[in-house]
Amino acid sequence: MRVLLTGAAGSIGRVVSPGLRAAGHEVVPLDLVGAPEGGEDPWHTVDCADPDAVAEVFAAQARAGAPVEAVVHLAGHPDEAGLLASVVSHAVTTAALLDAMVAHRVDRIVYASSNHAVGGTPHGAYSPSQPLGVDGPGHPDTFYGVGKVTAEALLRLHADRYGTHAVACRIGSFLEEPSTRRHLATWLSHGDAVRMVAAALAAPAPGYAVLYGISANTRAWWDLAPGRALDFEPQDDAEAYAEHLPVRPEDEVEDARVGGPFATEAFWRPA
Ligand code: 15L
Repeated sequence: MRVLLTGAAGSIGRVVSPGLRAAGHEVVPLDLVGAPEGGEDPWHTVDCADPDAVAEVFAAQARAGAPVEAVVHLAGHPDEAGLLASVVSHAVTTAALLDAMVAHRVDRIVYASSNHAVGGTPHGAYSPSQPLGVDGPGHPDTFYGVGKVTAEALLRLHADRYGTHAVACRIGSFLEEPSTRRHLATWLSHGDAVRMVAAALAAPAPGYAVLYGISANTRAWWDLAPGRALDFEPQDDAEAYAEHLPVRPEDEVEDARVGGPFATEAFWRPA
C-alpha cells in the first residue's frame, strides 16, 4: 500500500517509516521540516494545518502516477500547549488530511491519538483484570488531550459521512525503554508501534475504531482487546524492565489519573 506518512521526521515517524517499508508498504514521507541529511525522495515539506498545501500533496502524488492509498497521521506537537495551538496541531491537521482524502477517494487513515484523550479518567477503578475500554466518552487531561479528542471526533464524523476507515490509536508512552513506574503500564515499544500501525492499515473494513497503543504490559490498565480485534498483537512487555526502575516521589501523584503527569496540577494553565 502507498502510505502518506505525516510526522516522518518525528520520533514515531522515524521508527514507523522503515518498519512499514520492511513490511512491504511504500511510504511517502511528509513533515513540517525538510528531509534528513542524505534525504528521501519524494519528501513533502508541508504544514498539515494548511489545507491547500495538503491537497497539493495528494494532487502531486496523483500527477506522478503514485496516488496516495492510505494515510498514517503522526504529525502533531507531542506536548501540552495552548488551546488554540493544540486544536490546530491535532484537529485542524486531521481535518485537512480527511478533506484531501475525500477529494482523492482515499478511504483509510491511521491516526496517532493519545492516552491523554482519556487521561483525566481516575485511575483507581482500572487494573489489568478490569482495564479501561474504548467505548466511553473522551476525558482529556490537557488541551493536548482536547486536541486528540477533537481529532478522534473528526475521524468518526468522516467515517459516518464518507465511509472512511479510521483507526485512532491512543498511544501510551512510545519509548525505547520504560523509565518510570507508570511506563510499566503505558509503554509502547518501537517494535509494537510498527506492529500497531501495520495492523491498523491491514484490518479489513474497520470503519471507525479506537485502540490503545501499548505493548503487552503485564501491568497494563488499558484494554488491549480492541487492538487485538484488529490483529494488533503486541510482543513486548515492560515488566522485563521492572526491577531496574527507580521509585520516585512523583510516582504516587502521577498514579491518580490515567494520564499520569499530564493530569497533575503542574499542567493546569489558562486556555
Ligand atoms: C503522549 O501522548 C505524549 O505525546 C508524550 O509526550 C507522553 O506524555 C505520553 O503521551 C505518555 O503519556 O507517556
